[in-house]
Amino acid sequence: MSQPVRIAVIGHAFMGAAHLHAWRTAPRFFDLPRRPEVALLVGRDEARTRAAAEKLGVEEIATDWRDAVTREDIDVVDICTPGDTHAVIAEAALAAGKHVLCEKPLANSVQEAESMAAAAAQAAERGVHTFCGFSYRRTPALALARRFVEEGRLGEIRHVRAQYLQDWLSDADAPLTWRLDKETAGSGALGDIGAHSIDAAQWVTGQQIDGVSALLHTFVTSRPVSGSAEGLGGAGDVTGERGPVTVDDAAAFTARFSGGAVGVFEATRFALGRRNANRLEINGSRGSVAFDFERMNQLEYFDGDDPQQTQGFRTIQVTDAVHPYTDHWWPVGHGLGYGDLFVHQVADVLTALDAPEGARPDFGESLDVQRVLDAVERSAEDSSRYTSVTR
Ligand code: SOE
Repeated sequence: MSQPVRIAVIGHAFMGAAHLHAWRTAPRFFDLPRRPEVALLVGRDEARTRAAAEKLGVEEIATDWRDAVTREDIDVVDICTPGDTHAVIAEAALAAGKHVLCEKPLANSVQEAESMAAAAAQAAERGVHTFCGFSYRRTPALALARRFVEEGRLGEIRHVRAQYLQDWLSDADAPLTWRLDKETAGSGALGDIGAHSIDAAQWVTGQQIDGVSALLHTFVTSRPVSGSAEGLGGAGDVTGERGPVTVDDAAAFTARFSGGAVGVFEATRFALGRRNANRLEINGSRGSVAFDFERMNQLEYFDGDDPQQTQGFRTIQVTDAVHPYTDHWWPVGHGLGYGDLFVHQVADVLTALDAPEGARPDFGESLDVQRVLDAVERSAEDSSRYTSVTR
């Protein structure tokens, strides 16, 4: 049997549960060089952490993340906490020689992300690797889209159209959770889901975003305070009190890419009826692709070289053994779901632990997404760039 790798997962809410599911499931489907064992689950509240550990099958718990960092027997620290704690945990873990997988976006500011990337670069010299959880890279259909770009099937990329649409904040009385607090989350829809679009667009096209022109908007500026609400818009023990929402509810921006493409991005948690519509459409000189996570097993592909009378978008069912990741799963055509992205992510991490170059995206690459988020915020703050309509 392969050598074990011992993991401490920090955080057990939505992302923590997704990662725990992934560590457990990956060795059941992938042939991995290392056998993952989640040795420790960390959460601030002891009773809740114990309950989560029981449910998610972890024997030991701790209430202080420093336990994960100081323990000799931990190899990987998996950070599933809000953004305000990423830098301090990751840097302590790297200093202690632990590999780090950190949820996205990497940090709450460029300054923090730079410091994390610098610590990661030093750690990499000692064979210690970092990874950031841009999980949608692990969607077979998006990975296929990237393959098409690399194969030249799309030709010269002209348009990138990225939308990430959710609706879990549409109700103005949904509770004030940490994702609505700038100090804790860094930003709103922009960093929470727009960051995925930025990463996916750059990764699929192989081009960097050079500049942006943006607007950010908050529709609901105060929400009911809750002591217990944790999830996405779900009910909590709300009091009559309301507290301020300090992040954006919606982000929109245009972008120029390094290879000449023009981009239009939109991120919102108010698109009523769109539950997790993470969409990316790319138009090139030879072909186009269109993806929507609500139909995650499919990729729309238009081949401009097809004879004109049969031209049209075709729907590729990205579920066959020839497609990225899918040969590890069910026999032909049975399809995957959201949780499987995290399985792919940890399989990639485990495969890369002993490889000198590590897995992608590492902290250095993820710093780049942070720089784009920062440019979007700076552009949106600069009211001189907002041109009023003259009537
Ligand atoms: C909430 O908007 C959220 O859980 C994001 O934080 C995740 O990164 C995304 O995958 C799904 O939506």
